[in-house]
Amino acid sequence: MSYTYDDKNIFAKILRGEIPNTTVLETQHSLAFRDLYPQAPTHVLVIPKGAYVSYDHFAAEASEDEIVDFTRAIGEVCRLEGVTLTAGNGFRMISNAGEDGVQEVPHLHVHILGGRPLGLMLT
Ligand code: DGP
Repeated sequence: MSYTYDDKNIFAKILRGEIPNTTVLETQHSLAFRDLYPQAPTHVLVIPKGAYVSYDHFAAEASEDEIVDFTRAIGEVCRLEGVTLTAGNGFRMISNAGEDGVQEVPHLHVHILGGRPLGLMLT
């Protein structure tokens, strides 16, 4: 079975510049911006620019350039936000997928949360 991507989702609109965002980092293949409803002092969403619905879709179909870019963008956001283990107190990264994962926006995104003790909170 193949993956279905709905290009009317809100992050596709952000990528097309149809709705505004607060950008933290933009790279060749990725965009990082602040979550509209932050659950921690740092709450940044990192997305690939390609049309991938979930991490399993991305891992199966993205090019190595896209995968390296996305992985490094996540690390760079942690550095920019001061939550790395070298400069800060750590962070949590989460990627919800599908119905059981309670994914609200059907474009792959990784939440990066930090800046306070996160306890057992999930997002
Ligand atoms: P998830 O449940 O993992 O699909 O989380 C989607 C996140 O996207 C949620 O934390 C709120 C955030 N969000 C929803 N709409 C917008 C938007 O228009 N702009 C931004 N920056 N974030 C949004």
